[in-house]
Amino acid sequence: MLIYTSDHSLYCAKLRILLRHKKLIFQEAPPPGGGGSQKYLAIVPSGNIPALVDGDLTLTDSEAIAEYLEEKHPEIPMLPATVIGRAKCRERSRFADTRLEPALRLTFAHVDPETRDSAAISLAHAQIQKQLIALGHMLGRAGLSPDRLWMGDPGTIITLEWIALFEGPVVPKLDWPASVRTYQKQMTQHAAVRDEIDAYRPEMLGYLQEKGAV
Ligand SMILES: N[C@@H](CCC(=O)N[C@@H](CS)C(=O)NCC(=O)O)C(=O)O
Repeated sequence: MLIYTSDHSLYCAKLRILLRHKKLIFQEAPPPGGGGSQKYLAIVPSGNIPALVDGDLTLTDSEAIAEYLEEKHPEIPMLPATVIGRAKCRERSRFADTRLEPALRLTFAHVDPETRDSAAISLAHAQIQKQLIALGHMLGRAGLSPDRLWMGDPGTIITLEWIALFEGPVVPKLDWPASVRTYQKQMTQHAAVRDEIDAYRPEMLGYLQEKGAV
């Protein structure tokens, strides 16, 4: 299996946590010709990163890839055994992809202090705070044991890592719900999460340095 990734992409780190947890062997490469290039678009029409190439299959979207790998390699399952468990797990994935990360993404054009728009940062801060509070409540109600790593966790935990890193250098202080703090600690008990964060953190810090934010 080959995955096309870019250095500091959050969704690539999300995918690598899943691959690590499932103990799947993969190779990683930057998009041929660069992200958005004609060469890459010829392979991956959406230009999306990450993309998976598995034999004749080329697949994009980290969540579609996660679902595919779960079906193809169920030996280490990342979806619960019950219908409700699977639904709550997918709810967590979708929340991370459509609420939490988009709130963080509002900051991306304003990471560099030289070009930062303080009104945009205030808006992003309010959105991130709102989603952290929502997540805090959702974690308590999901009924998903933190002793296992579920498919909804990689995207959630890696987005929380970015938010924690941005708190201070990019966005003002946040009020972290206790359940979110506990969840972060619980997730680092999983080797796949720990190993990916250890490997990925220098990329995250490098991004902040590149933008002059630290
Ligand atoms: N929903 C997508 C989001 C992935 C995404 O936003 N990837 C960014 C890099 S982190 C990307 O592809 N950027 C290049 C582009 O949109 O052309 C997923 O889960 O894979």
